[in-house]
Amino acid sequence: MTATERNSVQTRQRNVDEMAEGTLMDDVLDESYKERRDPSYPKQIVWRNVVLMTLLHVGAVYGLITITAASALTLLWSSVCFMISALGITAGVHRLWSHRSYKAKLPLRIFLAIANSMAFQNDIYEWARDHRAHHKFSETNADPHNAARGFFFAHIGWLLVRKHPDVIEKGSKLDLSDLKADAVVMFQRRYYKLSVVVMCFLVPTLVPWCFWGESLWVAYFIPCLLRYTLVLNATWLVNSAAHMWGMRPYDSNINPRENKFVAFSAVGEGFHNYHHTFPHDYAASEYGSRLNITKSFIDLMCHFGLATDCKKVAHDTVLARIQRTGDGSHKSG
Ligand code: ST9
Ligand code: ZN
Ligand code: ZN
Repeated sequence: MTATERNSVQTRQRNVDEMAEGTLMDDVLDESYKERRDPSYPKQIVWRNVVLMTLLHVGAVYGLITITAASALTLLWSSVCFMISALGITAGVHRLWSHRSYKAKLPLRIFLAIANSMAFQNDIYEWARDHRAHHKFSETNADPHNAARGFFFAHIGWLLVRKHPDVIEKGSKLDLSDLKADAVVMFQRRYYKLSVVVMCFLVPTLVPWCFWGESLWVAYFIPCLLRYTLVLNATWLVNSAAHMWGMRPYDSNINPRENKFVAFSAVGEGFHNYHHTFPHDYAASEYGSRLNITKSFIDLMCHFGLATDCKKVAHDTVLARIQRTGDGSHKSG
Protein backbone atom coordinates (compact mmCIF):
# COMPACT_ATOMS: atom_id res chain seq x y z
CA MET A 1 0.00 0.00 0.00
CA THR A 2 1.43 3.41 -0.99
CA ALA A 3 1.62 6.32 1.47
CA THR A 4 -1.23 8.10 -0.39
CA GLU A 5 -3.44 5.02 -0.19
CA ARG A 6 -2.61 4.62 3.51
CA ASN A 7 -3.51 8.27 4.07
CA SER A 8 -6.79 7.87 2.24
CA VAL A 9 -7.72 4.80 4.30
CA GLN A 10 -6.88 6.68 7.53
CA THR A 11 -8.95 9.71 6.49
CA ARG A 12 -11.89 7.46 5.61
CA GLN A 13 -11.58 5.71 8.97
CA ARG A 14 -11.60 9.08 10.78
CA ASN A 15 -14.66 10.18 8.79
CA VAL A 16 -16.40 6.88 9.48
CA ASP A 17 -15.63 7.17 13.22
CA GLU A 18 -17.79 10.31 13.23
CA MET A 19 -20.84 8.30 12.16
CA ALA A 20 -23.40 7.24 14.73
CA GLU A 21 -23.62 3.54 15.45
CA GLY A 22 -25.99 1.68 13.14
CA THR A 23 -25.51 4.26 10.39
CA LEU A 24 -25.84 3.21 6.76
CA MET A 25 -22.39 2.95 5.13
CA ASP A 26 -23.29 2.82 1.45
CA ASP A 27 -23.95 6.55 1.28
CA VAL A 28 -20.49 7.46 2.60
CA LEU A 29 -17.82 8.69 0.19
CA ASP A 30 -15.51 5.88 -0.87
CA GLU A 31 -12.21 7.77 -0.97
CA SER A 32 -10.38 4.73 -2.25
CA TYR A 33 -12.39 4.91 -5.50
CA LYS A 34 -10.72 7.49 -7.68
CA GLU A 35 -11.20 5.82 -11.02
CA ARG A 36 -11.90 8.36 -13.73
CA ARG A 37 -12.15 6.36 -16.89
CA ASP A 38 -12.25 8.43 -20.05
CA PRO A 39 -15.54 10.38 -19.73
CA SER A 40 -15.75 10.45 -23.53
CA TYR A 41 -17.31 6.94 -23.57
CA PRO A 42 -19.70 6.61 -26.51
CA LYS A 43 -22.56 8.81 -25.34
CA GLN A 44 -25.98 7.66 -26.40
CA ILE A 45 -28.59 10.39 -26.43
CA VAL A 46 -32.09 9.22 -25.49
CA TRP A 47 -34.15 11.30 -27.91
CA ARG A 48 -37.45 10.33 -26.29
CA ASN A 49 -36.29 12.03 -23.06
CA VAL A 50 -34.98 15.08 -24.95
CA VAL A 51 -38.34 15.56 -26.67
CA LEU A 52 -40.40 14.97 -23.49
CA MET A 53 -38.24 17.27 -21.33
CA THR A 54 -38.39 19.99 -24.00
CA LEU A 55 -42.19 19.73 -24.25
CA LEU A 56 -42.49 19.77 -20.45
CA HIS A 57 -40.41 22.94 -20.15
CA VAL A 58 -42.31 24.65 -22.99
CA GLY A 59 -45.55 23.74 -21.19
CA ALA A 60 -44.17 25.14 -17.92
CA VAL A 61 -43.20 28.45 -19.58
CA TYR A 62 -46.71 28.65 -21.06
CA GLY A 63 -48.10 28.00 -17.55
CA LEU A 64 -45.94 30.81 -16.20
CA ILE A 65 -47.10 33.37 -18.75
CA THR A 66 -50.76 32.45 -18.24
CA ILE A 67 -50.51 32.49 -14.46
CA THR A 68 -52.75 35.57 -14.19
CA ALA A 69 -55.64 33.47 -15.60
CA ALA A 70 -55.59 31.22 -12.52
CA SER A 71 -57.86 31.85 -9.53
CA ALA A 72 -56.36 32.47 -6.08
CA LEU A 73 -57.51 29.01 -4.98
CA THR A 74 -55.72 27.40 -7.94
CA LEU A 75 -52.50 29.21 -7.03
CA LEU A 76 -52.86 28.09 -3.43
CA TRP A 77 -53.47 24.52 -4.63
CA SER A 78 -50.35 24.73 -6.84
CA SER A 79 -48.29 25.69 -3.76
CA VAL A 80 -49.80 22.81 -1.77
CA CYS A 81 -48.92 20.37 -4.59
CA PHE A 82 -45.40 21.87 -4.74
CA MET A 83 -44.94 21.31 -1.02
CA ILE A 84 -46.33 17.76 -1.00
CA SER A 85 -44.12 16.75 -3.95
CA ALA A 86 -41.11 18.47 -2.39
CA LEU A 87 -41.56 16.61 0.90
CA GLY A 88 -41.96 13.32 -0.99
CA ILE A 89 -38.43 13.95 -2.23
CA THR A 90 -36.71 15.64 0.73
CA ALA A 91 -38.30 13.99 3.79
CA GLY A 92 -39.15 10.84 1.83
CA VAL A 93 -36.77 9.39 -0.70
CA HIS A 94 -33.83 11.56 0.37
CA ARG A 95 -33.60 11.74 4.16
CA LEU A 96 -35.65 8.62 4.99
CA TRP A 97 -35.03 6.07 2.23
CA SER A 98 -31.63 7.06 0.81
CA HIS A 99 -29.92 7.95 4.09
CA ARG A 100 -32.06 6.33 6.82
CA SER A 101 -31.51 9.48 8.88
CA TYR A 102 -34.72 8.79 10.86
CA LYS A 103 -37.37 6.10 11.15
CA ALA A 104 -40.96 6.52 9.95
CA LYS A 105 -44.07 4.61 10.97
CA LEU A 106 -46.25 2.98 8.29
CA PRO A 107 -48.80 5.84 7.84
CA LEU A 108 -45.98 8.35 7.30
CA ARG A 109 -44.18 6.02 4.89
CA ILE A 110 -47.41 5.62 2.90
CA PHE A 111 -47.92 9.39 2.79
CA LEU A 112 -44.32 9.97 1.69
CA ALA A 113 -44.56 7.32 -1.03
CA ILE A 114 -47.75 8.92 -2.41
CA ALA A 115 -46.10 12.36 -2.21
CA ASN A 116 -43.08 10.90 -3.97
CA SER A 117 -45.22 9.72 -6.89
CA MET A 118 -46.61 13.26 -7.15
CA ALA A 119 -43.00 14.44 -7.70
CA PHE A 120 -42.43 11.88 -10.52
CA GLN A 121 -38.64 11.61 -10.20
CA ASN A 122 -38.29 7.83 -10.71
CA ASP A 123 -39.51 5.38 -8.09
CA ILE A 124 -38.13 5.40 -4.56
CA TYR A 125 -35.91 2.34 -5.11
CA GLU A 126 -34.28 3.73 -8.27
CA TRP A 127 -33.87 7.25 -6.84
CA ALA A 128 -32.29 5.96 -3.62
CA ARG A 129 -29.99 3.57 -5.55
CA ASP A 130 -28.75 6.45 -7.74
CA HIS A 131 -28.43 8.72 -4.73
CA ARG A 132 -26.34 6.29 -2.69
CA ALA A 133 -24.08 5.92 -5.75
CA HIS A 134 -23.91 9.73 -5.95
CA HIS A 135 -22.64 9.99 -2.36
CA LYS A 136 -20.33 7.00 -2.44
CA PHE A 137 -18.69 7.73 -5.80
CA SER A 138 -19.22 11.50 -5.86
CA GLU A 139 -17.72 13.37 -8.85
CA THR A 140 -16.51 10.22 -10.61
CA ASN A 141 -17.96 8.37 -13.60
CA ALA A 142 -19.82 6.10 -11.19
CA ASP A 143 -21.79 9.13 -9.92
CA PRO A 144 -25.02 9.24 -12.00
CA HIS A 145 -24.96 13.07 -12.17
CA ASN A 146 -21.21 13.57 -11.95
CA ALA A 147 -20.79 17.36 -11.53
CA ALA A 148 -17.23 17.09 -12.88
CA ARG A 149 -18.96 16.83 -16.28
CA GLY A 150 -20.31 20.37 -15.97
CA PHE A 151 -23.46 22.23 -14.93
CA PHE A 152 -25.70 21.01 -17.75
CA PHE A 153 -24.87 17.33 -17.29
CA ALA A 154 -25.32 17.50 -13.48
CA HIS A 155 -28.58 19.46 -13.81
CA ILE A 156 -30.56 17.69 -16.55
CA GLY A 157 -28.13 16.22 -19.11
CA TRP A 158 -27.68 12.97 -17.16
CA LEU A 159 -31.38 12.20 -17.73
CA LEU A 160 -31.00 12.62 -21.49
CA VAL A 161 -28.24 10.05 -22.14
CA ARG A 162 -27.61 6.40 -21.27
CA LYS A 163 -25.77 5.99 -17.97
CA HIS A 164 -21.99 5.66 -17.85
CA PRO A 165 -21.16 1.93 -17.49
CA ASP A 166 -19.36 2.66 -14.18
CA VAL A 167 -22.68 3.82 -12.63
CA ILE A 168 -24.20 0.41 -13.25
CA GLU A 169 -21.05 -1.56 -12.42
CA LYS A 170 -20.34 0.19 -9.09
CA GLY A 171 -24.01 0.73 -8.28
CA SER A 172 -24.77 -2.97 -8.55
CA LYS A 173 -22.50 -3.57 -5.55
CA LEU A 174 -24.46 -1.25 -3.24
CA ASP A 175 -26.37 -2.75 -0.34
CA LEU A 176 -30.05 -2.04 -1.03
CA SER A 177 -31.45 -4.77 1.21
CA ASP A 178 -33.24 -2.24 3.45
CA LEU A 179 -35.13 -0.90 0.43
CA LYS A 180 -36.03 -4.38 -0.80
CA ALA A 181 -37.33 -5.22 2.69
CA ASP A 182 -39.62 -2.16 2.81
CA ALA A 183 -43.05 -3.20 1.51
CA VAL A 184 -44.06 0.42 0.85
CA VAL A 185 -41.00 0.97 -1.38
CA MET A 186 -41.57 -2.22 -3.34
CA PHE A 187 -45.32 -1.58 -3.69
CA GLN A 188 -44.66 1.91 -5.06
CA ARG A 189 -42.08 0.48 -7.52
CA ARG A 190 -44.58 -2.12 -8.73
CA TYR A 191 -47.38 0.37 -9.37
CA TYR A 192 -45.17 3.34 -10.16
CA LYS A 193 -46.55 4.31 -13.58
CA LEU A 194 -50.16 4.20 -12.41
CA SER A 195 -49.33 6.15 -9.24
CA VAL A 196 -47.60 8.87 -11.31
CA VAL A 197 -50.55 9.22 -13.69
CA VAL A 198 -52.88 9.65 -10.71
CA MET A 199 -50.72 11.73 -8.35
CA CYS A 200 -48.57 13.84 -10.68
CA PHE A 201 -51.11 14.47 -13.46
CA LEU A 202 -54.75 13.65 -12.58
CA VAL A 203 -55.04 14.87 -8.98
CA PRO A 204 -53.31 18.28 -9.52
CA THR A 205 -55.43 18.90 -12.64
CA LEU A 206 -58.83 17.55 -11.58
CA VAL A 207 -59.07 18.95 -8.03
CA PRO A 208 -59.31 22.64 -9.12
CA TRP A 209 -61.69 21.71 -11.95
CA CYS A 210 -64.03 19.64 -9.73
CA PHE A 211 -63.98 21.70 -6.54
CA TRP A 212 -63.91 25.34 -7.61
CA GLY A 213 -64.63 25.30 -11.32
CA GLU A 214 -61.15 26.15 -12.63
CA SER A 215 -60.77 25.55 -16.37
CA LEU A 216 -59.10 22.24 -17.21
CA TRP A 217 -56.63 24.15 -19.41
CA VAL A 218 -55.35 26.36 -16.56
CA ALA A 219 -55.40 23.45 -14.09
CA TYR A 220 -53.28 21.33 -16.46
CA PHE A 221 -50.66 24.01 -17.16
CA ILE A 222 -50.23 25.51 -13.67
CA PRO A 223 -50.67 23.08 -10.72
CA CYS A 224 -49.71 20.17 -12.95
CA LEU A 225 -46.98 21.05 -15.50
CA LEU A 226 -45.56 24.26 -14.01
CA ARG A 227 -45.52 22.86 -10.47
CA TYR A 228 -43.89 19.60 -11.62
CA THR A 229 -41.21 21.46 -13.59
CA LEU A 230 -40.43 23.78 -10.67
CA VAL A 231 -39.96 20.85 -8.28
CA LEU A 232 -37.72 19.09 -10.82
CA ASN A 233 -35.52 22.15 -11.32
CA ALA A 234 -35.33 22.92 -7.59
CA THR A 235 -34.12 19.34 -7.08
CA TRP A 236 -31.68 19.41 -9.98
CA LEU A 237 -30.13 22.65 -8.64
CA VAL A 238 -28.85 20.61 -5.68
CA ASN A 239 -26.89 18.44 -8.14
CA SER A 240 -25.65 21.35 -10.27
CA ALA A 241 -25.49 24.72 -8.43
CA ALA A 242 -24.85 23.26 -4.96
CA HIS A 243 -21.93 21.24 -6.36
CA MET A 244 -20.38 24.38 -7.88
CA TRP A 245 -21.15 27.60 -6.04
CA GLY A 246 -20.75 28.30 -2.33
CA MET A 247 -18.36 27.79 0.57
CA ARG A 248 -17.03 24.50 1.96
CA PRO A 249 -16.84 25.09 5.73
CA TYR A 250 -16.98 21.41 6.71
CA ASP A 251 -14.83 19.69 4.09
CA SER A 252 -12.81 21.56 1.50
CA ASN A 253 -11.66 18.28 -0.09
CA ILE A 254 -15.08 17.64 -1.65
CA ASN A 255 -17.01 19.63 -4.25
CA PRO A 256 -20.49 20.07 -2.67
CA ARG A 257 -21.13 23.59 -1.33
CA GLU A 258 -23.32 25.55 1.07
CA ASN A 259 -25.77 27.44 -1.15
CA LYS A 260 -28.56 29.49 0.50
CA PHE A 261 -30.52 30.05 -2.70
CA VAL A 262 -30.68 26.29 -3.27
CA ALA A 263 -31.52 25.73 0.42
CA PHE A 264 -34.51 28.04 -0.01
CA SER A 265 -35.80 26.63 -3.30
CA ALA A 266 -35.16 23.01 -2.29
CA VAL A 267 -36.90 23.39 1.11
CA GLY A 268 -33.74 22.79 3.15
CA GLU A 269 -31.45 20.79 0.87
CA GLY A 270 -28.85 23.41 -0.08
CA PHE A 271 -26.48 22.92 2.86
CA HIS A 272 -24.75 20.46 0.64
CA ASN A 273 -21.19 20.59 1.97
CA TYR A 274 -22.60 19.70 5.40
CA HIS A 275 -24.84 17.02 3.91
CA HIS A 276 -22.06 15.23 2.00
CA THR A 277 -19.86 15.44 5.11
CA PHE A 278 -22.57 14.08 7.44
CA PRO A 279 -25.10 12.30 5.17
CA HIS A 280 -26.88 10.59 8.07
CA ASP A 281 -27.92 13.87 9.80
CA TYR A 282 -31.73 14.14 9.52
CA ALA A 283 -31.61 17.96 9.34
CA ALA A 284 -29.04 17.92 6.50
CA SER A 285 -27.78 21.17 8.01
CA GLU A 286 -25.99 22.53 11.06
CA TYR A 287 -28.50 25.34 11.40
CA GLY A 288 -31.71 23.80 12.73
CA SER A 289 -34.89 24.84 10.96
CA ARG A 290 -33.40 27.92 9.24
CA LEU A 291 -34.35 27.70 5.51
CA ASN A 292 -35.20 24.08 6.28
CA ILE A 293 -38.93 23.33 6.07
CA THR A 294 -38.08 19.65 5.71
CA LYS A 295 -36.51 19.53 9.17
CA SER A 296 -39.58 21.26 10.66
CA PHE A 297 -41.81 18.70 8.93
CA ILE A 298 -39.82 15.75 10.34
CA ASP A 299 -39.89 17.38 13.81
CA LEU A 300 -43.67 17.75 13.51
CA MET A 301 -43.96 14.07 12.55
CA CYS A 302 -41.86 13.18 15.63
CA HIS A 303 -44.26 15.25 17.72
CA PHE A 304 -47.18 13.15 16.44
CA GLY A 305 -45.22 9.94 17.04
CA LEU A 306 -45.02 9.15 13.32
CA ALA A 307 -41.24 9.60 13.12
CA THR A 308 -38.57 8.48 15.59
CA ASP A 309 -34.81 8.00 15.97
CA CYS A 310 -33.70 11.19 14.22
CA LYS A 311 -29.92 11.08 13.82
CA LYS A 312 -28.09 14.34 14.60
CA VAL A 313 -24.36 14.93 14.55
CA ALA A 314 -23.00 16.18 17.89
CA HIS A 315 -21.98 19.86 17.90
CA ASP A 316 -18.44 18.98 19.08
CA THR A 317 -18.01 16.54 16.19
CA VAL A 318 -19.07 19.23 13.73
CA LEU A 319 -16.63 21.75 15.25
CA ALA A 320 -13.78 19.23 15.18
CA ARG A 321 -14.49 18.49 11.54
CA ILE A 322 -14.57 22.21 10.68
CA GLN A 323 -11.10 22.57 12.24
CA ARG A 324 -9.74 19.46 10.53
CA THR A 325 -11.08 19.74 6.95
CA GLY A 326 -13.04 23.01 6.57
CA ASP A 327 -12.06 25.84 4.20
CA GLY A 328 -11.94 28.39 7.05
CA SER A 329 -15.19 30.12 6.08
CA HIS A 330 -17.17 28.86 9.11
CA LYS A 331 -18.07 31.60 11.56
CA SER A 332 -16.46 29.60 14.39
CA GLY A 333 -13.09 29.75 12.61
C1 ST9 B 1 -35.40 12.95 -11.87
C2 ST9 B 1 -34.51 12.40 -10.82
O1 ST9 B 1 -35.56 14.11 -12.05
C3 ST9 B 1 -33.90 13.51 -10.01
C4 ST9 B 1 -32.97 12.99 -8.98
C5 ST9 B 1 -32.20 14.11 -8.37
C6 ST9 B 1 -31.33 13.69 -7.24
C7 ST9 B 1 -31.00 14.92 -6.42
C8 ST9 B 1 -30.20 14.62 -5.22
C9 ST9 B 1 -29.95 15.87 -4.41
C10 ST9 B 1 -30.21 15.71 -2.91
C11 ST9 B 1 -31.65 15.81 -2.54
C12 ST9 B 1 -32.26 17.13 -2.78
C13 ST9 B 1 -33.75 17.08 -2.94
C14 ST9 B 1 -34.31 18.45 -3.22
C15 ST9 B 1 -35.77 18.44 -3.52
C16 ST9 B 1 -36.32 19.79 -3.70
C17 ST9 B 1 -37.76 19.83 -3.96
C18 ST9 B 1 -38.34 21.27 -4.11
N1 ST9 B 1 -26.95 1.21 -9.65
O2 ST9 B 1 -31.70 3.93 -15.69
P1 ST9 B 1 -31.57 2.83 -16.71
C19 ST9 B 1 -29.04 -0.78 -13.86
S1 ST9 B 1 -36.27 11.80 -12.86
C20 ST9 B 1 -27.08 -0.06 -10.04
O3 ST9 B 1 -32.72 2.59 -17.62
P2 ST9 B 1 -30.01 3.62 -19.01
C21 ST9 B 1 -30.32 -1.45 -13.38
O4 ST9 B 1 -30.23 -2.83 -13.55
C22 ST9 B 1 -37.27 12.77 -13.89
N2 ST9 B 1 -27.66 -0.43 -11.19
O5 ST9 B 1 -30.19 3.07 -17.53
C23 ST9 B 1 -31.34 -0.84 -14.32
O6 ST9 B 1 -32.51 -1.58 -14.43
P3 ST9 B 1 -33.67 -1.45 -13.30
C24 ST9 B 1 -38.29 11.94 -14.64
C25 ST9 B 1 -28.14 0.53 -11.95
O7 ST9 B 1 -30.53 2.66 -19.99
C26 ST9 B 1 -30.56 -0.80 -15.64
O8 ST9 B 1 -29.22 -0.50 -15.25
N3 ST9 B 1 -37.77 10.72 -15.16
C27 ST9 B 1 -28.05 1.89 -11.61
O9 ST9 B 1 -28.59 4.01 -19.11
C28 ST9 B 1 -31.08 0.21 -16.63
O10 ST9 B 1 -31.21 1.47 -15.94
C29 ST9 B 1 -37.05 10.67 -16.28
O11 ST9 B 1 -36.79 11.65 -16.93
C30 ST9 B 1 -27.41 2.22 -10.40
N4 ST9 B 1 -27.29 3.51 -9.96
O12 ST9 B 1 -30.96 4.91 -19.07
C31 ST9 B 1 -36.55 9.28 -16.66
N5 ST9 B 1 -28.65 2.62 -12.56
O13 ST9 B 1 -33.89 0.01 -13.00
C32 ST9 B 1 -35.12 9.39 -16.77
C33 ST9 B 1 -29.09 1.75 -13.48
O14 ST9 B 1 -34.86 -2.09 -13.95
N6 ST9 B 1 -34.43 8.13 -16.82
N7 ST9 B 1 -28.77 0.48 -13.12
O15 ST9 B 1 -33.16 -2.16 -12.11
C34 ST9 B 1 -34.20 7.40 -17.93
O16 ST9 B 1 -34.89 7.53 -18.95
C35 ST9 B 1 -33.03 6.47 -17.89
O17 ST9 B 1 -32.71 6.18 -16.55
C36 ST9 B 1 -31.77 7.10 -18.57
C37 ST9 B 1 -30.60 6.13 -18.44
C38 ST9 B 1 -32.05 7.37 -20.05
C39 ST9 B 1 -31.35 8.41 -17.90
ZN1 ZN C 1 -24.61 15.98 -3.96
ZN1 ZN D 1 -28.02 12.84 0.06
